[in-house]
Amino acid sequence: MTAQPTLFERIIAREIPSDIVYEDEHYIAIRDIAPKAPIHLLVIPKRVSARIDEITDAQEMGELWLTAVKVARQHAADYRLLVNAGKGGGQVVFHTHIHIMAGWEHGPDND
Ligand code: DGP
Repeated sequence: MTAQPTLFERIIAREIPSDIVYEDEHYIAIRDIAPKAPIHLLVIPKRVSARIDEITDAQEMGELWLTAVKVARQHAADYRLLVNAGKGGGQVVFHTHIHIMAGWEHGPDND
């Protein structure tokens, strides 16, 4: 039995439209459909894992975070990076991703 493609695989394949802000061989970054900050992006590895703790290779983990930092800096000087892992951690889409949130005038808790 072949696993169903994840929502983000379908976005990567352009089967579902999205606002793509960055793409390279291994990663894509899109605007979150339900932004919880003035700037809310998702950095998604093309290599599928359900949740971040399934990534056990240090280089792969490092590249994911380096990409998130790079994309964040392309959009804002200051930002918040966030990962939800598992239902109890607030994860809804089970294809690993890092949230980039930014664009507040006085910070996330003071706007
Ligand atoms: P998480 O709770 O960490 O699994 O975050 C999933 C995020 O994905 C959530 O903030 C909303 C976003 N999202 C869900 N469906 C879509 C979609 O079809 N397109 C885009 N661009 N974002 C989506």
